[in-house]
Amino acid sequence: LTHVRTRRLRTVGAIAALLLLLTACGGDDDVPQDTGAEAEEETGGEEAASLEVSAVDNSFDPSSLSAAAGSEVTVEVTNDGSNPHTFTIDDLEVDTETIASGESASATFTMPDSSVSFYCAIHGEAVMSGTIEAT
Ligand SMILES: [Cu+2]
Repeated sequence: LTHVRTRRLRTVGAIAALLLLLTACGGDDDVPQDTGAEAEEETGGEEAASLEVSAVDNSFDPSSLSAAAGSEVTVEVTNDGSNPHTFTIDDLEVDTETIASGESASATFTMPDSSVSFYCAIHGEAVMSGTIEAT
């Protein structure tokens, strides 16, 4: 009888040791899973940008601006001069049409990957123009 009990105990002990070994090997499951949080952070390309430009006689102030590529840009143009002016970007089909002295107008567009040039259609690009640099 003593013999049989000893053998059974050894068998149970061997199975327990095997289970312990299997559990230890399964420890790799504790490695943190990729939650995908990084992918969500990269979708922020739709930010909005507000720019202010003053039109005077006859130039823009400032004439050099910048905005992030892909952002929705709103340019508030105020005519602080005596002459009428416009804020025009041919490539983006942006045109405030004539802004009278003391008046203001806004133009909204999506900033492209490259810089854009704006000008006053009344006084011409050679006289009255500026640039919005893409960042
Ligand atoms: Cu002008």
